[in-house]
Amino acid sequence: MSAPFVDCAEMEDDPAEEDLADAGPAEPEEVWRSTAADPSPSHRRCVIHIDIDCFYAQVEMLERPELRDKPLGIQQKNIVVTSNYAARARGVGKCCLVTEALQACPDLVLVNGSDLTRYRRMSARIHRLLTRFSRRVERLGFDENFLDVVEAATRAAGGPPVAAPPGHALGSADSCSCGCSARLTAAASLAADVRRALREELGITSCAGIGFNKLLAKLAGATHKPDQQTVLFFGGVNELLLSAGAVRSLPGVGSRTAAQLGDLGVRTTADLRRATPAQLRPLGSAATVTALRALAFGVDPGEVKPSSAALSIGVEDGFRRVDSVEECEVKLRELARRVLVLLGEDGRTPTVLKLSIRRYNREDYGRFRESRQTKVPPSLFARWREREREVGDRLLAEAMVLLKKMLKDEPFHLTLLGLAVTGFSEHSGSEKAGIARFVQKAASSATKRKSLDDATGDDAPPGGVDPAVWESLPPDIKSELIRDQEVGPSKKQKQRSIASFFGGSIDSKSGGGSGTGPEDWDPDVFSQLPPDIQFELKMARRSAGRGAPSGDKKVSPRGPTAAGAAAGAGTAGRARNGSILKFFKK
Ligand code: TTP
Ligand code: MG
Repeated sequence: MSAPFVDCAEMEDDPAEEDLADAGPAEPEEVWRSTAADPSPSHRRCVIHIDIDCFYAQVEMLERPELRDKPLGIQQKNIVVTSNYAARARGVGKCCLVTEALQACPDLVLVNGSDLTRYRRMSARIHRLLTRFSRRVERLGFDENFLDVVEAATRAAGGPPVAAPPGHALGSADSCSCGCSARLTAAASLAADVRRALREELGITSCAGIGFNKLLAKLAGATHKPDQQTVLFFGGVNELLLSAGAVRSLPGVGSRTAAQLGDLGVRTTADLRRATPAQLRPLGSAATVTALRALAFGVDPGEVKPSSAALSIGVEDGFRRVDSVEECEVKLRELARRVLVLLGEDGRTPTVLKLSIRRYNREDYGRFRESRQTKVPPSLFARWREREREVGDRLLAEAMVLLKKMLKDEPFHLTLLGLAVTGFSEHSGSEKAGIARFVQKAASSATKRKSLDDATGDDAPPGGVDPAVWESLPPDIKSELIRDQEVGPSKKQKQRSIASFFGGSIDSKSGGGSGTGPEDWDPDVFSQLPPDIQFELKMARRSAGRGAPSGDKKVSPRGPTAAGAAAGAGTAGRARNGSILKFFKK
């Protein structure tokens, strides 16, 4: 797992990385249809997961080859965030204190990794290279990517049989007769080509996992490291999941969820399989519980969603203690400056600013972050280089407003502050905005307007609107458009992001509409679930059909989705859902 932040415990829990990406092309169903009769539709996908070995360390070693044979650690603050494999052999793992690392390996070479620019560049180059092998490549953090290769694998599987897949194999290729084994074998050959290209063209070594869904591909890839690849056939799925051990090793189960599960006595994947929905109920809605249990059975209906670029750009600063607003302001000013530098390199225009804090908490070792976000008008960033200071000041002002809301005038002890921008608009800057775009933007943003302009009291346009166009509008249209923006959020959007776990939709009571009828069940997903989960879903849908009481959910049989979280569990429930669902959203 990776992300451009130092924080080791929270790497998977960055809600700034809301899935703002577009849905990508349709499933290549025609390819599936062309395969022989397929008794296991859930095996239709073919996914390669690529994880770069000791990513930051490799970037450093590429620039300074003399470091290759030395134990190397990449330091951010007082933490070694990663180390090369020579250092790992000496007991220096990922995410350990510098003091501990030096104790284990006194001759460890430490390189400062706080400037992420070169890592980000390499990450972009890797992603570009991978898109040559599939038009569907989804980036997960800095150094992981999923490739949907079903088309190429299906074509290759129809050719001359391949004796054995390159690399390691888990389970027997004879374990399923639906055709998945031939596709996975072909995908394993493709994965070998991908890794060869990474090595020859970029000098980078990597691991690959090949499976019939993202979850399994990722788990498979982690079984043999570094610089190796592993294909997971159907017959190896159960063994792999059960040997995964701690629930935390399931992609999507973050530290918070693992801790909650631990409190319920659920520590391993096997425990999670055995746990009843009632037992897991304290974790949140039925949808969340179902999603979680599905992971333990290796079910992941999530598609590979092509991503173009990082969904958020952020920086963080961790420290022992900050307990005054003035200190926060100093830190946030610096973070705002750094965010602007990164934005300059990136070139896109954000529409959302997000502030994260971590409070000191002896019991949870300060692992959990809270965050709050607000809309910012893209016009703010137009020609910002010419007025860098002003833009920095306004970002800071907005961050301070968020901070004060989070601190609620109570005493505090923070150990981390983070600032990120996200929600990048496709067309940057205000220059290109015309009236049509303006209207479209205003109507579609559907998010309560809390812009920088609110913070400063300016009479500025809603986000994304060309100030010149705004000026020219009659007052009644202006107020109508502002009203449009205040329509209220995005309850649906939130639901959708949670719903994305099962690639389906769910209606809350207020949402109404589609998604509750039997025709919406996704048979691929449903047939993979254990009978009790299937039963629970059916019951949930039935009760939703009768008009579920508040706190209950309507469940689209496509999968348990957001209603439980959005309508039932409330904000806390949504927050909890974040990490489970994160894996599938990134
Ligand atoms: P990982 O893929 O987890 O680690 P890695 O690539 O260094 O090592 P591996 O061979 O096991 O895949 O993370 C990718 C990069 O993200 C890593 O090089 C450094 C950075 N990172 C952090 O900044 N903080 C963290 O807590 C972790 C785990 C990684
Ligand atoms: Mg890696």
